[in-house]
Amino acid sequence: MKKVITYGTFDLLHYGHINLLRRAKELGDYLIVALSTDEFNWNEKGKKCYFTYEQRKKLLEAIRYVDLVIPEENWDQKVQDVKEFRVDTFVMGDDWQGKFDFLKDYCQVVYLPRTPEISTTQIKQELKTR
Ligand code: C2G
Repeated sequence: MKKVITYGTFDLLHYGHINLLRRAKELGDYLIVALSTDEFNWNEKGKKCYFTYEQRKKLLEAIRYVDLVIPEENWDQKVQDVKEFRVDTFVMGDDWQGKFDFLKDYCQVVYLPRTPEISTTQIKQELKTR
C-alpha cells in the first residue's frame, strides 16, 4: 500500500483544497491529512480559523480522497509522522516549494501547483463586499 501525507489548515474548505487532495491521493492508495490544530494555527501561523479543528476534521473525513486525519501540532513532527505511518510520498502545494526538501531523506517529496484563482483570504474579502 502506497501511503501519501499532506499538511494544512483547510479552513473554509474550498475546491483548491479538493484539487490538492485529489491529486495527492492519485500518487498512492492511502492519503493521510495532518490537520493543523487551532492552537498551532494561532500560535505558529497567526491564523484564527473560522471552523474549529473538530469541524475541519469532520469536513476532511467526508472527502472521498482522505483516509485518515491526524493533528498537526508543530512544525517539527513531519519526520516522525513519515516514519510512524511509513509514508512513501509527502505532498504540498507549490507555495511551499523547497521548504520540506529535508524530507527527501525519508520519502518522496512532491510539490503540486496550487489552484491559482481561489484562496480563503479572497473568499473572506469578497463576502465582505456583498
Ligand atoms: N492549496 C492549493 N490551492 C489553493 C489553496 C491551497 O493547492 N488555492 C493547497 C496548499 O498549497 C496546501 C493545502 O492546499 O498544500 C492546504 O492549504 P492551507 O490550508 O492554506 O495550508 P497551510 O496553511 O499552507 O499549511 O506544515 C504545513 C502547513 O500546515 C501548511
